[in-house]
Amino acid sequence: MHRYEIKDMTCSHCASVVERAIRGVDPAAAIKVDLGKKEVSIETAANKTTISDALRAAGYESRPL
Ligand SMILES: [Cu+2]
Repeated sequence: MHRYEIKDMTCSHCASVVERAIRGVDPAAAIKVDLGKKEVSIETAANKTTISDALRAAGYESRPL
């Protein structure tokens, strides 16, 4: 499982953009967003670079936890 902090993820719209970006690289990913903590947990076969690149392309910087 990967966990990331995404500081700019502040509302449910951000969360949906983040989820869409992750599903763009792994449609089978299991994604849990915690808006309060600004964290996302992902069960995915994709590697961390792929995920963080997809998040950056969607406008969100992520920090692995
Ligand atoms: Cu937002």
